[in-house]
Amino acid sequence: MVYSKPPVVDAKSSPDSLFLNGAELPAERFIAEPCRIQGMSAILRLSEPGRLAIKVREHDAPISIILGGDGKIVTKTIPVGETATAPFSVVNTSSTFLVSSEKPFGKVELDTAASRVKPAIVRPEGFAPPPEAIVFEAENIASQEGQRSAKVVERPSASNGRATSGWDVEGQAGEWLINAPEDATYRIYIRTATVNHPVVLREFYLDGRHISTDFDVVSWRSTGGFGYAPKEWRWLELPATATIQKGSHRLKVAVLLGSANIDAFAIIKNAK
Ligand SMILES: [Ca+2]
Repeated sequence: MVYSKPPVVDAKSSPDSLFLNGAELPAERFIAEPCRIQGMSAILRLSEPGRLAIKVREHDAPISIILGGDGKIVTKTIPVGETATAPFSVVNTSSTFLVSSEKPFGKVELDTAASRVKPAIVRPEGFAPPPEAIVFEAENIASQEGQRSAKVVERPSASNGRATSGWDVEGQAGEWLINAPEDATYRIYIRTATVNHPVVLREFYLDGRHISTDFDVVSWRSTGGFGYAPKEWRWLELPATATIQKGSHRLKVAVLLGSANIDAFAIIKNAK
C-alpha cells in the first residue's frame, strides 16, 4: 500500500509508516505543493551514535533521504529497483529525518542493528604491547582510497615518532602490509588518537574481507586528543581474533565516521 491522499495523513492511521527496529515511530506523511513531492518526516531518537540502515519497501521513483541535526546533514538516495541504502553513520542521537520522492512510497524501515557495530577493547593509558607482539608502523602505509588523503605527520609521542593524520571522511581507506611469522590465531591492535567526536566508526578488512563474521564495524570514542601528548594515544584491541597464515597480508581500515589518527598496528599471537 502507498499513501495517495493529500495533504496529511496521521502515521498511526496509515499502514505504510515509519518503523525503527521494528517499532512504529511517530511520523507525518505530507505532499508538498505545487510539485507534489511525497514525503514523510519524523524526529529520530537513538540510544547512541552508530549506523542506521534504511529500507523502503515500495517505490516507483528514487527515494531521497535527509538526516539532519546539530549543523550536520547527511543525504542518501535509494534508486528505483533497490529497496535499501548503504547504512548511514548517525552522529546525533536526536535528528530530523525526512524521506521524500516524486511518487508515493511504502513502509520505511530503519534498523540500527543491520550494520553490526562492536566496540573496540580500549587498553589503558601507558599500555605497551608485550614483547611477542609484532608492531607495524602506520606511517608505512601501502595505499589509500578516497578523495581526501591522510598524511604522515611528526608526533614525538607516537611510536617511531610518526603517525598518520587526516582520516576524516567516509570513503577514505588506508591499507597496510602486515607480516605474520607463523600460521596462528592473532589478536589485532591499533594505536590511535581522536577527540571531539561522539564516536569513531571504522571497518577493518584482512585481505579484502571483514576481519570477523560477527560484526562489520568497530567503534571507539575520544582518547582525549589527536596524539600531541603521550596520554592522548590508546592501544585498542579489535573485538575478534583472526586466523592468519604465515606471510604477508593486507590490513585495510575504512573510514565511516569521525576523525582518528593512526600511529601503529600490532598483532599478538593468541594464547588460547
Ligand atoms: Ca608510528
